[in-house]
Amino acid sequence: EHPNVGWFKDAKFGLFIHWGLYSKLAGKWNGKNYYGSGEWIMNQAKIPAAEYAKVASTFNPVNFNADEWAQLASDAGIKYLVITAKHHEGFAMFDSKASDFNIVKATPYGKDPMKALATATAKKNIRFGFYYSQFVDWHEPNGGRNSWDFDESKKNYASYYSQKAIPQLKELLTNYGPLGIVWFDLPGGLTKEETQKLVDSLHALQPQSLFSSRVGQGLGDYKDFGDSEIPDAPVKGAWESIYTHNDSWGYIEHDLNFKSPAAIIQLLAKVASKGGNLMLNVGPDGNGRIPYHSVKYLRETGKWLKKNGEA
Ligand code: JFZ
Repeated sequence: EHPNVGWFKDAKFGLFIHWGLYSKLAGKWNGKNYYGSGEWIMNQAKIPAAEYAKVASTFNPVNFNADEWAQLASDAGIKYLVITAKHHEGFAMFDSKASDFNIVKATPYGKDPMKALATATAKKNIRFGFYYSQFVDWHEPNGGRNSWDFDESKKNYASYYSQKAIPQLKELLTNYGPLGIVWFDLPGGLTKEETQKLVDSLHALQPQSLFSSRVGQGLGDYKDFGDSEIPDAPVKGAWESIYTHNDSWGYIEHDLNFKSPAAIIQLLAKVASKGGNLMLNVGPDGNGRIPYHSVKYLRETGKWLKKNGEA
């Protein structure tokens, strides 16, 4: 067991945030509405990488306010926050020397919101972490799982890892202070030995940081349960269940199917009674605003938790 897993076992409630160029698209492409996982729209609509990349030139989330997000998390009784540093679309929501396809270089916004969030969460004693899609990268000719632009059989995954994924993970583990969690997703393209080497080289930068089980090959520090699933049998060791507040991880303008505060509290109780954490996701929009109902219901959840001595 990882020596620093104690805080995680006690945390109970985490906030997951999916935020990227897909948030700006909001579930719409070429006049057509998509539903489900908004962060998958590039794949759903088979948008060519070059065309998708142009969305960056319109991405300007001027309403983003790191202190407001951290305050909301704190009001909600949340103990840790994990945000998408890079999702499958391949766009870095942070300042990156390893790829110009990032929020500082490629957008009119021109600032690093992850820096601000790292600072704001630290001030509120909320543990901070990054989601990073280590294999699936639809922007890169050698990244995983874009076969509508690129020929999968010609890909050199090793080159993608050494030129983008590993350097970016090192940037994330170097430039944002202590990370509670690195939340890997959908593994691929590496043997068990290679995965072990990756994990070791990253843990060397921050030994105290916990890596999610989706790093692959059974090498994570705690277990994640498949989207929106709570285990029936008792689980050995630290674990978390992930749920999203409505029906999508990334922002979709026409998805208003938000879980009520009562439903959130029920979920929390169910997961906590089995010894796990609930990490609940919200999807801020392309202007940097967390949806109205997420803000409202999270605040009400926190009020209830505080009144009942649970936070
Ligand atoms: C992944 C992503 O593809 C998705 O966009 C989102 O970020 C989600 C949190 O994670 O999707 C998954 C990954 C793993 C499972 C299901 C969906 N799983 O193991 O059941």
